[in-house]
Amino acid sequence: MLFGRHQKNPIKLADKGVVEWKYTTCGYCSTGCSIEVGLNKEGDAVASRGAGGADVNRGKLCLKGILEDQLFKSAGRGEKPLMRTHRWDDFAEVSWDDALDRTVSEIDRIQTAYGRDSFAILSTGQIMTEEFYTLGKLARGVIGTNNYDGNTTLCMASAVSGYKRSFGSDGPPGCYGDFEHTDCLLAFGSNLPEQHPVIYWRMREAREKRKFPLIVVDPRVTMLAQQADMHLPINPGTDVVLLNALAHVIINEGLHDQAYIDAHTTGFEAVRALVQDYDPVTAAAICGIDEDRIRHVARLYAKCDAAMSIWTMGINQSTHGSDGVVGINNLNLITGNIGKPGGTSLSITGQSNAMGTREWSSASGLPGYRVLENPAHREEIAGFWGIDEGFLPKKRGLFMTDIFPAIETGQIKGLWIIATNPMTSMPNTARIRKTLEKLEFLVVQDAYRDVETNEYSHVYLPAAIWAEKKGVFTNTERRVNLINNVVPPHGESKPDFEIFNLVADKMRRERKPVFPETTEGAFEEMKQLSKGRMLDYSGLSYAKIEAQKGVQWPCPEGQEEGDPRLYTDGKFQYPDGRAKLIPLPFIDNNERPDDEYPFWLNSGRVVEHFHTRTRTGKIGNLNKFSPTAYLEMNPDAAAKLGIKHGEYVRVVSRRSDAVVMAQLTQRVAPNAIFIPFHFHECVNRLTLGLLDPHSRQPAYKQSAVRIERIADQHAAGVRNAAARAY
Ligand SMILES: Nc1nc2c(c(=O)[nH]1)N[C@H]1C(S)=C(S)[C@@H](COP(=O)(O)OP(=O)(O)OC[C@H]3O[C@@H](n4cnc5c(=O)[nH]c(N)nc54)[C@H](O)[C@@H]3O)O[C@H]1N2
Ligand SMILES: Nc1nc2c(c(=O)[nH]1)N[C@H]1C(S)=C(S)[C@@H](COP(=O)(O)OP(=O)(O)OC[C@H]3O[C@@H](n4cnc5c(=O)[nH]c(N)nc54)[C@H](O)[C@@H]3O)O[C@H]1N2
Ligand code: SF4
Ligand SMILES: [Mo]
Repeated sequence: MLFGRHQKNPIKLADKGVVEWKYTTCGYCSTGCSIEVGLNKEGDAVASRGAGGADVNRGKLCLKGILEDQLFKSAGRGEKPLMRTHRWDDFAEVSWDDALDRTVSEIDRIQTAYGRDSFAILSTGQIMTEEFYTLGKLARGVIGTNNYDGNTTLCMASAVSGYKRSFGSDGPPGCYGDFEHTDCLLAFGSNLPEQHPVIYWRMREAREKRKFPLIVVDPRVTMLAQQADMHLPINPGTDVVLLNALAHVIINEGLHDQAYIDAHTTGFEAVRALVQDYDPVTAAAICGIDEDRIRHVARLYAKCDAAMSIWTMGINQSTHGSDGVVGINNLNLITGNIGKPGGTSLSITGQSNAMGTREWSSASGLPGYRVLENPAHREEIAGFWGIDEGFLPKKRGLFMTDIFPAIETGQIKGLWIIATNPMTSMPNTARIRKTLEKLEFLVVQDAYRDVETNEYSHVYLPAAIWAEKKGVFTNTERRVNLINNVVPPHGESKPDFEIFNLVADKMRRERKPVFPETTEGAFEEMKQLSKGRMLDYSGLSYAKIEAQKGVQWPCPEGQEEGDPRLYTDGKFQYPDGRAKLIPLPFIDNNERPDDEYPFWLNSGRVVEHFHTRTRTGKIGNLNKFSPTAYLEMNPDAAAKLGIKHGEYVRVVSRRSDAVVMAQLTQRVAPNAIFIPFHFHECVNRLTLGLLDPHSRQPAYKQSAVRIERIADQHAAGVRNAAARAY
């Protein structure tokens, strides 16, 4: 007898008239799925499907990828450059020449009047690697400002900082294939099913075959937590305490890998001494995880053959973000779980090309994981670009989160924002508005003209998006994959690559680097600069990347396939070849709930939306799942305040307030609420965003708020709809 689908009619896919499928890579999250975009006979993009035979996604896509062809013609795309003479004038359409001439003359004017570093540049994790490399060359080698950073400071900075502190270099050491070998998976503050659905699917498939335990550390009962063997609902911001307690149990019970520690690390005795203060009983009182649970997880992790840890924003976005990453690395080093199949410490990255900017953008240093602080690196890059070494700064400048305060203090007067929307995504947006208003000149370069930050700009440069351009992205597992320009740029928008080249051309400088005309030309420069380094690209070519549907670095010249893992020989990037074990004293410095503001405010994402919704807010079949801002609230807490499911409430912090619809759910604890950050004029009006001392990343996930009932629900609904026009 046949059951289910066999008895019904098979699913029929609508015939969209596709005559050709073109290969590209998804432009949303860092999973890095290979996509084919279907074109009809007019050459319009009408369908998307997962590319079969691609190791990452093996034909699968999540709902954002499936609908990605609808992006090209979505509402609000920029078609022509726009300009205002005074900030509050209306925008007028201008030619590219006029928009770029004004931009270049303002950069000149500001740098001449106030010094080179008074003009700052903020970039992103969402343009192509060749574009990052070119922007870096422009920022460092032509404009010559040291205040150049990107939204990766809101996202991956703690992971970068933690990897550098532990291993001597950035670079996630593991890969998705590790799920197929691990005996234990520990996930910290990472909600894979919603934020990296296809990594989740890889993990789940591996787990169905081998049944390894999954332990999820997250204050919220996320979709991933619901699948876990053990959910550890940690007190917000206290992961370092849990990590120290796990190390305490492992070391004091003699479960550590002494041979690995002796051969490949330094600093063990200092860690052993520090973790004595974090016995499970003391730790339980701080982090909220039962002492026996802590002992059990420690034994499980240390005793199995291969154990791995993954983490995302629950760790990075904290005042202890960098320490959290180091703590995870410590745990893996003392148990000998780095660089072996199924044994790794893998930061799940965020944006589609968060890795590309880390590797090549020069935002925090120089191309190819080089640093400004190293004279040999400065000399090498200056020589390669044909500029004076003295033109390069000797240490990195301000982080994104320090650039806004520097605008407030008058140190920075002009700003170029590329593919990021701080008016919605930075903490405490009321303050961001004031700082943007203070700028003498703001240029916004974005694929959408209706992005909120553009309301404060003098010049708007319309950028081509995703598969209107050609270049590469690097995903979470260091896989470089190709984006093909399957359709031409929308309207008169231009690829970011071309915009950078045009600006470079217009800037007057005595010595200027050469800017290749094609992204492939830039890629060839990157290959040369990477030869013999950890991130060796020299064996890659566009044709090879497309043929293999993505290749991992390192892939040196002459090597057919990329290496799946780093540090397999236990040699790290510190001069002595050893990893550092670093003691992590915990200092409790968060804003925490009190009588006046009794709830923890947690924020994050949902599967159907991407970031500030410039894209997913315009795609009906995504937006319909959550068209309006909402918060998750525990039903018991709501009952005490007389709040019903679906009612609007006012959320108040020490910064400001926001009106949001309440959804009652047991996913959050009675003393906490969760608000997706995708909506303008919402959660980031409330967040405090204290900064991590190492990475300068904001603690988006720990603020204190109170909730107020709203008597006039109709007025709140009208206001809410008006605040979010699309
Ligand atoms: N659908 C979708 N996917 C995305 C994105 C998107 O916008 N939409 N954005 C991409 C980007 S750039 C990023 S950075 C990633 C983010 O991916 P994730 O980090 O997985 O997503 P978040 O929802 O920001 O946060 C993850 C979890 O951290 C938990 N958390 C909060 N505080 C703590 C804490 O103190 N300790 C611990 N252990 N956990 C805590 C939250 O409860 C939340 O469930 O997603 C990427 N993928
Ligand atoms: N409360 C709270 N706030 C958060 C977070 C949180 O968890 N909670 N997460 C933080 C994190 S991890 C991140 S990564 C940030 C993200 O914050 P943002 O960087 O502000 O996020 P996006 O909305 O993705 O902004 C990217 C912009 O680039 C544009 N764009 C897309 N492709 C291209 C292109 O090819 N060229 C150009 N020029 N423009 C393009 C898009 O239209 C969009 O306006 O938000 C941070 N803010
Ligand atoms: S999982 Fe990420 S990369 Fe894959 S289709 Fe979805 S958004 Fe795109
Ligand atoms: Mo991110």
